[in-house]
Amino acid sequence: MNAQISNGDTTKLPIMTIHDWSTGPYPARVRIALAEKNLQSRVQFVSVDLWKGEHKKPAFLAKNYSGTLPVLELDDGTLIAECTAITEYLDALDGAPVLTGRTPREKGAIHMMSKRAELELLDAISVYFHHATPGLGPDVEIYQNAEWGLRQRDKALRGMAYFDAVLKQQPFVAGAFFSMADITLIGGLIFAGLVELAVPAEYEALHAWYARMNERPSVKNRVTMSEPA
Ligand code: GTS
Repeated sequence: MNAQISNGDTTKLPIMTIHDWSTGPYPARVRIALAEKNLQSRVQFVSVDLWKGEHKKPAFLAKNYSGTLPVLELDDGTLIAECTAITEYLDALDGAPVLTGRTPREKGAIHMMSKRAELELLDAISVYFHHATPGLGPDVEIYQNAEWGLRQRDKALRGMAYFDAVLKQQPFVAGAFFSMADITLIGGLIFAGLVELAVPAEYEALHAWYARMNERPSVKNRVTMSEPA
């Protein structure tokens, strides 16, 4: 199937399905991308209950081997997991704004900074949550290593310092405009909020950037996006 459109009109795209959990930090990334691309009307949501471990059951593992959310399901049954891959798919459908870069240089910079936001912050906080806190509870967290989790929490704090330094130099994570890299870092700070890992007050640039991000409708309305209108 070739769903790409070339005139910027995404309103005729077939309906896509997003399997996710409305309050999750990783699902937030795809929800924000959808809203930024004005694709809300082209998706339906299926809720997968993380707290009941539905994402580790065979029915869901058949959709995503990794047992994580979100997953994009296309009308022809194609399944795309991984937030970055889903965002790249949505971006390639056309429609403004471009989230993953227009030029080779932009694409390279955005991918690098998004990956860094994952490695240094979001994924680190996720490991902290699953290993050094009760996480999703004993039925889901079948192996925990608290020492590893605490090291990842410290890594995330170092990541906050790094992104504060980046945002002292430029208005957005990958440079002069909003991109997928900002969305990934937003996911990291959403997760930090959930696990009550406060951003140190001295990281003023990071705080100011996050306050600006929280004013964007895509960020503000991400949880309610899947509620009936
Ligand atoms: N690399 C994956 C991606 O980018 O999509 C990670 C996805 C991920 O960890 N998703 C979380 C998950 O499924 C969803 S949430 O915690 O943000 O709601 N976690 C459950 C688990 O058991 O790891």
